[in-house]
Amino acid sequence: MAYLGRRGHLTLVLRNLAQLDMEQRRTAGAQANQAKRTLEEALARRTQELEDARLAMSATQERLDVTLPGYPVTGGRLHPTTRIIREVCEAFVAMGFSVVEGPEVEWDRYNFELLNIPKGHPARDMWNTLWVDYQDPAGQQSMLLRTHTSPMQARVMESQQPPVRVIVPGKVYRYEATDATHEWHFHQVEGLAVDDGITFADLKGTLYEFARRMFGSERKVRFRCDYFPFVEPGVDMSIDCFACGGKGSGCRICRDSGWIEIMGAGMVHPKVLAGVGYDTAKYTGFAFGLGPERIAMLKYGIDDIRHFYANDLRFLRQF
Ligand code: FA5
Repeated sequence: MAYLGRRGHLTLVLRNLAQLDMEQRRTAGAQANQAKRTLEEALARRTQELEDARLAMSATQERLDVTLPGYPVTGGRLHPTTRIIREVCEAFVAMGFSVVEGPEVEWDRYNFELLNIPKGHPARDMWNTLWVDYQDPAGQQSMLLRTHTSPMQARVMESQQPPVRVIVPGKVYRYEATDATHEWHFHQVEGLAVDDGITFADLKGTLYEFARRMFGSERKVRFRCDYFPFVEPGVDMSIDCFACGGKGSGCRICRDSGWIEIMGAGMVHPKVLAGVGYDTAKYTGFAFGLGPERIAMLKYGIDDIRHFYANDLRFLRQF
């Protein structure tokens, strides 16, 4: 450092050579360069000696115990939501559905209008919406974070003719206060089947089969009337509680009712079919939408939906 460093004696001599006259510069330059070479060679030699000494010492004195166990490799695992989504999709794929995905930032037209929820319709209040500050250039259409996976019903039907049998997993967003059963972002799995001659019996049969595959062969299902503007008739589907066997009393999972609601469903509204140009005299269909986090809560006995995205490894490592 003292001689060869950036401010070392020798470096300063070399830097100041320009101030000497020609004759002095030649002699001093040659001497300084010679001194620099000598010092650099000595330094390299000494460094090598020290390195050799270190290697010699480690070869004779340090021991490597090859019998010590290695560090365990920690295997990753799937998030409980991902596991449920995969199970749901597998159940429907086995029944002939294909899996498709769609955009999470969506036009008003797909999230609402083509689902028979025009601007100003009171049913818009069913979905507390996160609007995006962007409009199409004509100022006609607004964008939003999709509030459900149902917009994919219209997108899929616009792109193909029947028969349609699709299942749509994906993330959705709502302007909602969180509590033990509500997140502001969560997942849904949408289903849609449209063909010549599909009836409510097909809806019931398909969803019944799904419930048995997902929750066990002894499950019973219950359909009750519900309202969604894009289906008619609309239903909610419940299964008998697998924790108490449907008895109800004193059960935490079904809160004493004996039934657990797992999804909304119904026959696709003719206005939705007409909106994408399908022949409503010929085609009918059914649709449904379920929340995998809620199903995971039931299956794994999770008491608060907010655990899912808190990124606490103590929670996630249990699955
Ligand atoms: C819908 O979103 C409809 N699109 C479902 C549908 C599709 C009906 C096709 C008919 C035909 P809903 O808002 O009820 O409906 O939500 C569907 C499911 O998402 C609920 O059953 C529930 O499992 C889940 N879900 C709804 N809100 C939340 C929330 N804040 N946090 C977690 N899961 C939720």
